[in-house]
Amino acid sequence: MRIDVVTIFPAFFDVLEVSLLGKARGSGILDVRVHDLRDHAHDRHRSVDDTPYGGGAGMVMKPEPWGEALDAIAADSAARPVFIFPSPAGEQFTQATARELAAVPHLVFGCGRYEGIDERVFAYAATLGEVRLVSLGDYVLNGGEVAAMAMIEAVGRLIPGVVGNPESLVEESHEDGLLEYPSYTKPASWRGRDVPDVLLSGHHGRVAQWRHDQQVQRTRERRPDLLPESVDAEE
Ligand code: 6GU
Repeated sequence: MRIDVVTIFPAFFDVLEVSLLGKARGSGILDVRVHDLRDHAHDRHRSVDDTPYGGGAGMVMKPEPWGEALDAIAADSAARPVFIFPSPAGEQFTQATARELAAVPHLVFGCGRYEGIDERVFAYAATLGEVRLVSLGDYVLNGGEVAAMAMIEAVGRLIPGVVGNPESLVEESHEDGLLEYPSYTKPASWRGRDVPDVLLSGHHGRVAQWRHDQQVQRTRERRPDLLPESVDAEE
């Protein structure tokens, strides 16, 4: 998979070098390229923002540098890219979104700062590929960089070969619509706290039932919005 990132803060993406994603880049599974938007700003101050038409607080990112940056990436693409613009005004990013994006051969993340990007950039990008504005959740970050990093990690780990053991992708929070069950390792007793007996019993059926019950219980407590009616009615 190829991922391009356009940002005025390329250094935010230095940490893509480390951990599993770093290995995936090294082995060629993931081809991530980070571009500085200012390379496409040609005035003396390399400015990428200006005051908003209609007035109001803050600055808006100018369309011209974005147009150039997106053109250069699209011209160098084997496929029609999917453009992701992280935005608190976007659709909610979920595990289902991550699954969809993991099947796309070429993703382009456009990271906005200030009060946002001139709206015409989104319409223009739609002539080069599919465009999605995507939000991590109902809170505000200073820009799209940290959100893009989260999305790149969530998508990247779903690409075959990035996570060593594919089974570890199945038994985790949100893959089956429930929160993950609690995990324990040795020692069986630690500072007066014991591992639940059932996990030491060796009965695979009872362990599976206990884990499912724990999933339902903690989902009901912490995220009742995730529970389908059918599971809700269980007991
Ligand atoms: Cl995707 N961007 C920004 N700037 N803030 C956010 C977000 C995205 N998701 C949640 N807050």
